[in-house]
Amino acid sequence: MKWVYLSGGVGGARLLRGLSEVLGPEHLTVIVNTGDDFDHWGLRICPDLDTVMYNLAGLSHDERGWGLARESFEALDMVRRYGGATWFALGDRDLATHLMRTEALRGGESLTAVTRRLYRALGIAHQVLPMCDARVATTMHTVDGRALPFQRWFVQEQCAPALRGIRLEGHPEPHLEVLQALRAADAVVIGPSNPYVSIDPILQVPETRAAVFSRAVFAVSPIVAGQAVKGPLATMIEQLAGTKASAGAIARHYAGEGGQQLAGLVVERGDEAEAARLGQGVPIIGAATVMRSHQDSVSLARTCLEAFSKWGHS
Ligand code: FO1
Repeated sequence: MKWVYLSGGVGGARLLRGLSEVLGPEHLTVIVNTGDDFDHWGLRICPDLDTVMYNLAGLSHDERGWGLARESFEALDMVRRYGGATWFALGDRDLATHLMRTEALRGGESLTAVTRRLYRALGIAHQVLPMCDARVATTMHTVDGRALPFQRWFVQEQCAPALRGIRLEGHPEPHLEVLQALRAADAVVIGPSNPYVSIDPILQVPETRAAVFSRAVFAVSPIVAGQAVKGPLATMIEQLAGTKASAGAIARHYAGEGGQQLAGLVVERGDEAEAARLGQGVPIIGAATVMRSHQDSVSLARTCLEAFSKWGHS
């Protein structure tokens, strides 16, 4: 069995912890969103790649969801004294990641290559690939007429400005390894990440999208009982899709465009009927999807594998 997992940051990384325990490195490749990436303090920051890396290495700060455990913010305090930008909190240990990556990128190494090197250095054996090497940027178009880079909207403005659209700027082309992993995959799992800003950027690369939907694709709903497990997704669905947030809206989102079909959608128990109503015939799998512990992540990972045995061959 070969699986590919599409991931954003926090929610996606939680399920990945379980999947990486159940599937060895030869059975699982991860493709990570880079639409959130940006430059800050002269450094290249790749929040989702880092969140996934710290999670797989067992180094993540579990309550915050991002950054490292055992972190300090002395550099941030000095930047504050200098009157610099402190709206995005880079920790002292986390800074090492951004320094190493930025130096490598300036030296001509690709994002794919430096990501592999950093992951290996932290003892991660699974193959984790950025969605592309080119610089891309998710841009949030607000109702009040502004075009804000994702982190400005998400962190600095706390997701407050209402949205009228989202665009991925840049010219993403998938690395050959992304396409090879997808073409060799028996199944693709879309993690419980935000569809608009974590998964859509990956699927907006035309070759990647075609390769993904040539496989059996399973998604895990990040909406539980009409609420986002974390973050602004529920409000985004209302603003961008014009419907109430529900697991069904997630089914419709992934099944809606281009005639592609999901092989299955995993939703929280109790959300099955709503998901089926809007899901255009997508098989719905009810399970416990809120991951509070490592055991929860492993159980949800097993549910995804079982869904493949049941629905993956049709
Ligand atoms: N999220 C915040 O809400 N505030 C922060 O100050 C912040 C700093 C930060 C530093 C490094 C990193 O890798 C991630 C960081 N995040 C922060 C999280 C991140 O920006 C978002 O959660 C993701 O981009 C959304 O997937």
